[in-house]
Amino acid sequence: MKKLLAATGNEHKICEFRTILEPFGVEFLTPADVGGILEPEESGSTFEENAIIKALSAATASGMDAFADDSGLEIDALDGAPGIFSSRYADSDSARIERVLRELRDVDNRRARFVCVVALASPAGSHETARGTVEGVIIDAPRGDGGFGYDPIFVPDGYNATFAELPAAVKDSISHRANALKAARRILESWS
Ligand code: ITT
Repeated sequence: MKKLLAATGNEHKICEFRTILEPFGVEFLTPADVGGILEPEESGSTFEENAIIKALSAATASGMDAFADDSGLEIDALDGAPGIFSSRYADSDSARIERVLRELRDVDNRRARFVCVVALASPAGSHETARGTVEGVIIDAPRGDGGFGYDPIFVPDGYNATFAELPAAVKDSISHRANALKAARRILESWS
């Protein structure tokens, strides 16, 4: 079986890929396994464009088929922000959360969704993408220590706990990343 390269510098994503992909029988290498990858500038204007930029850059540099995830939080009352700028919204997870909560102070509409687009790319330049989302609401103050990023302020629909309070196994069964990888399953299996 051919292994794919997971093109991400985010350790939390690697952990989640491992759990979600286990039942698919898709194995992958991490950047550490191949001596590191350069992280390209995410100059696209959509999750799809940025996921393709990351997957293509890693595939071209490594000579291996690679996949990447571009993801983020879309908040309706902020016209979809932070969106593709989620990792660039402030300098740390806690500062990003503070900024979102400040911008939502006194705002009643708390509806939001996490979005994840997975791109697969070959060194020759072909590529495919798949998208997954999870709907929920932004609460008033962070809760929980699990997960990463905006997880402490996001409560998925159908639950009373944040992604940072829910067991990792629950997040990894309903998340945007799980849904994107499920949508990409046929592509992942045919490329691996
Ligand atoms: P790579 O580009 O190297 O994969 P990154 O963290 O910079 O790592 P993105 O550009 O896709 O990845 O930015 C995604 C950001 O969106 C991430 O840093 C978080 O702030 C947020 N995010 C994405 N998925 C999340 C999740 O499951 N839980 C919480 N926050 C998430």
